[in-house]
Amino acid sequence: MTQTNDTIFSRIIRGEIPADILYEDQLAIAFRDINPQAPVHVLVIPKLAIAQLSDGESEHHALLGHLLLTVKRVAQQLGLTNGYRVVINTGEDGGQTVNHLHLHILGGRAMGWPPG
Ligand code: DGP
Repeated sequence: MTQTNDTIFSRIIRGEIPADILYEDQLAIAFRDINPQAPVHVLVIPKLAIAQLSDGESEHHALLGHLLLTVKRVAQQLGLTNGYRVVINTGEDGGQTVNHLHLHILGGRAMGWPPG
């Protein structure tokens, strides 16, 4: 299990630091990324501090599905009718910088492929 410590995202969940929160329920929270890489850039995170996707276990089955459905809900809420990209950076090679699982929603422009 990768160490999460107490990340900046835990502090956002606890309301200790401000964030532009777009959606919240018992399991998940969605807020705008502080360093947007597209006109729309939102992070969806579980309230449970799973460090990264590779730490997901079968007990997280429903939670992981819930995160994807939360992505869909927030994308709809933001009017991303022409599509969007969902990214989960995982570990060092994946470019993950915050050790709390998060799904990036990127939208508002056409995305290139392959990613860098
Ligand atoms: P990643 O590189 O996949 O670990 O993405 C982490 C993202 O988190 C990065 O796009 C910037 C964002 N981020 C880091 N600190 C904060 C913060 O304090 N507030 C918000 N809203 N976003 C943050």
